Amino acid sequence: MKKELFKKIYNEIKRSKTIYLVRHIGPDPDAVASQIALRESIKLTFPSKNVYAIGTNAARFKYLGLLDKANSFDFDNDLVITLDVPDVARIDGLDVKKFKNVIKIDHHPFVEKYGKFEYIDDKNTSTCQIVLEMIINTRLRCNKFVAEDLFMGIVSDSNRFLFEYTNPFTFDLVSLIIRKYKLDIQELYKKMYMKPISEVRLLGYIQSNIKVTKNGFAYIELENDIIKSFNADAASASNMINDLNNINEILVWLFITKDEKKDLYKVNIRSRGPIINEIASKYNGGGHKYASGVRTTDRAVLDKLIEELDEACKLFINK
Ligand SMILES: [Mn+2]
Repeated sequence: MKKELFKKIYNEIKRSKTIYLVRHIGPDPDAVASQIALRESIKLTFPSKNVYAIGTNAARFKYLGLLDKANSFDFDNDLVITLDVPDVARIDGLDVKKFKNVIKIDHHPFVEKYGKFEYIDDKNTSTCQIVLEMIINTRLRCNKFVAEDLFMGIVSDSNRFLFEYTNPFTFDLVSLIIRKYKLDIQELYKKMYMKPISEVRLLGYIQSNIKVTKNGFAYIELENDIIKSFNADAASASNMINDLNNINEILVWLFITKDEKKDLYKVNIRSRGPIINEIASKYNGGGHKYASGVRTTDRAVLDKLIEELDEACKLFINK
């Protein structure tokens, strides 16, 4: 069943001259690595095709490779593959509704159907792992660069194999590419995890100042002048969300940062108990069961969200 869908996707790639690969807004390593790795794999397999990985440039993840610019589209014939994004509203940089041939490859819980074929495996660690499974099950080719990007995407989205859905098969796949392409995992970890002391100090600030309710809900609003005083930016601050996992007193935790240019609040939420994506979706957000986000311009919405998440913790403890 899974293999058949991989073959269908492969055949669509094979018959398309021009292919666009897109992912979600607010890029993360899984999203960026999956689009760049698939681009390189398609180019290796079919050198004459035009393949573009597009979306807002993510300077922080340039170690994964560079994105492309594209601006002339043939809506009837070009193929679009969306990676790591369950709904049209969160696709970065392309209006997929205009295209006839759209394929979705994703590991988020289903939100809406927008593709001709949709490969959704919401029990998978990452979109990069799905892309690796597809390469293994089709004639798509791989090389060291592709393997490195897929490895980094899997490591990042599974939070170094800590999160659920990491299983023996994940290790089989990772082990396979480490051996076959002789990946230097120490070098790759350096690319991913080296950081300036300013970021460590900001994390220290967050850890010292986050509020924790009696129900096990923790939250902090990170004002931009505070983030700036640590010489860091809002994106790297919100990425620190995973550093608050595995704390006895915290069940659900939330960071608020603000994009000044867009006048937009970005909320990052994690949980090790209550399911949070259903709550996030009520506030124009979404994501995974235990890792979700919300974006809003309305500050008042955030207070309601905080209240509801605290209540969810209370219910969870008392159930
Ligand atoms: Mn992902």
